Amino acid sequence: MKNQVQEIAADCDQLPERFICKDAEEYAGESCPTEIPVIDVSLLTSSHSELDRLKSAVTTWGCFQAINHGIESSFLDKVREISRLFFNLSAEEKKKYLREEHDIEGYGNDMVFPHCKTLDWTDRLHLTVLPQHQQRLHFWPQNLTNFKEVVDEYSSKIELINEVILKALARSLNLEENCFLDQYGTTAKMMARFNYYPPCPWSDNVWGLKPHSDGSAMTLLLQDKEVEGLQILKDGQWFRVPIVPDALTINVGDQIEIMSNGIFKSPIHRVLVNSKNQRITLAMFCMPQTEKDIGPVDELITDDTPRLYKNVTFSIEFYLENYQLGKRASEACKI
Ligand SMILES: O=C(O)CCC(=O)C(=O)O
Repeated sequence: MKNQVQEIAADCDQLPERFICKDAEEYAGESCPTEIPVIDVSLLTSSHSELDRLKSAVTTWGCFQAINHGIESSFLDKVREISRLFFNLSAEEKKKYLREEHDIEGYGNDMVFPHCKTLDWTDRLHLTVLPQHQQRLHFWPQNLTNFKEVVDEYSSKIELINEVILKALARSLNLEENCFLDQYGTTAKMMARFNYYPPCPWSDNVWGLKPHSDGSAMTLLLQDKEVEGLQILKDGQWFRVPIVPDALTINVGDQIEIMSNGIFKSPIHRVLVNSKNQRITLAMFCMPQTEKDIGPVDELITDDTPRLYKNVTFSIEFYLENYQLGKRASEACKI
């Protein structure tokens, strides 16, 4: 049996049962016109109004499109190019990097969970990129020129943007600017997920990615340059996330929702696929050191705003355990 979606898409005249999304009625609804806020990262240290706009974006949407973030357009193109080259490798070559059944790192498609057997119409390459000593290099493509150099450089640039945003979020709440970063510990972790969504003739019947929130602190997404697909849930409605040239789409994950005692929202999002065009994206998940306890920042707990979340060691296993039960990890931490 073919397992990779890319292989199935190339040679299949009927949608395999395991991809059929049963909640098609919810799926079919039109998405709304979009108002996802655009934030100029270069203004966050100098402009109060931009800081206020950031706060408003993250308290209402949980996400925003970041422009002027300091990464050159030509470098973003290089990142897109190595992603494309990876998924263009032969099936045989890519299989050298296959993830194992209970591992999340490596190349492959969805993990299959007992409560939820519908597979997403996507293949991924999932890698720990930081700290560098935790990189599992046997999952990193060996025969792609510059793959590691580009990913390492991109990860360092993303780490800097993540710090700027986390400091700005803290200042926007009149908190000491390192209060979120202090919870990162000494060896903050970053995972990269290269997502490949092949064109799908049955695009109305599959998920590119099922609705979920991220277990990260922050996620920084490099969208495909031409093909849309991401949608965000807000006030019970799905909004499409348009492509803004050279922007990074940034969303808060469950861990910042917890650290901010629920002020910042980790949004539910999903991906729809396209019947004609492939789509390639790269999500960078920034999070604290794996074994570090996180919890609401003390200053945010007051008589009027009591503590909403317990302290928790937010491991990937903890996220997946809850995901398997169909629960958001941040919900599982609620008091
Ligand atoms: O591909 C996208 O647009 C979103 C990816 C995403 O949500 C994820 O990798 O968790």
